[in-house]
Amino acid sequence: MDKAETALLALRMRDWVSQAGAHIRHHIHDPLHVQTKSSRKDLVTNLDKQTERDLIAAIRTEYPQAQIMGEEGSGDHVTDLKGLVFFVDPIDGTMNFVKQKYNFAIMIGAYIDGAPHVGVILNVMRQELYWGGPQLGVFKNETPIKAVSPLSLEDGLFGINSGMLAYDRYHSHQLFKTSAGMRILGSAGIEYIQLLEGRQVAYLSHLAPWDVAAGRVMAETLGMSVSRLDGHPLDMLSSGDVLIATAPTVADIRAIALDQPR
Ligand code: 2AM
Ligand code: CA
Repeated sequence: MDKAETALLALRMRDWVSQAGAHIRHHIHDPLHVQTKSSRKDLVTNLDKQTERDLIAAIRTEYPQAQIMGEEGSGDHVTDLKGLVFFVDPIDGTMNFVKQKYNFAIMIGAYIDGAPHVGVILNVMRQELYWGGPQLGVFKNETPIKAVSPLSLEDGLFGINSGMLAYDRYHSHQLFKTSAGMRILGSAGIEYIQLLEGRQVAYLSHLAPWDVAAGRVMAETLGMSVSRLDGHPLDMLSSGDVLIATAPTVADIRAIALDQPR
């Protein structure tokens, strides 16, 4: 895809998530139908499902050949990464959406033959739209974001999945003590935004492809590392433990998390 086509794709993706965000804000105080999925902490609402259907319909109108992986199941059963593939998370941080009406995101990642191409993350309640990719750079609304200044783990805040911290997975208590502090935000998209803005140096969580896809495009464009904790590249067809971190902190984190010599 050339630069003009990529810019048009990014414009469309921004438009789709902006419209979806406006719809959610308009209905934010409506009664919600909340269901559990894999556990009592894994929720889906009628607005997650409706938003996904709306986003996927918009994508199909403009890109009928593309494959679409959506969290709530209205996309395709994607088994390979050939061509243009969209990853759609209609509401990222559904627990926050239900309990706080705040701190949740809409995310779409577009990949071509498995390579990150364009990502968009909308902080719905703050109306802050992060978007970009390797051909475009990264923007907050219309303002370019520069690569973040590298802090060490000791000087930076660390975002983590609450379950990992509760059960001390990957020596996360030691990671907590070594870092400047830990933050648990409950939404991969909102965590990604902290990294893009240079407010946190790392995020460690168990994530699905739609949780990772959009932010990965932008984080890598700004020079951050996005990989499995052990350093293996991500497989965008399966869930797993993911470390997103500024380059100087990756080795520090792996040394503690995996008991590796430095
Ligand atoms: P979600 O709200 O879209 O499900 C913190 O809970 C983060 O992890 C959120 O971004 C959440 O996304 C995601 N998440 C929650 N449960 C998950 C699961 N079982 N597998 C992968 N990601 C999950
Ligand atoms: Ca979701």
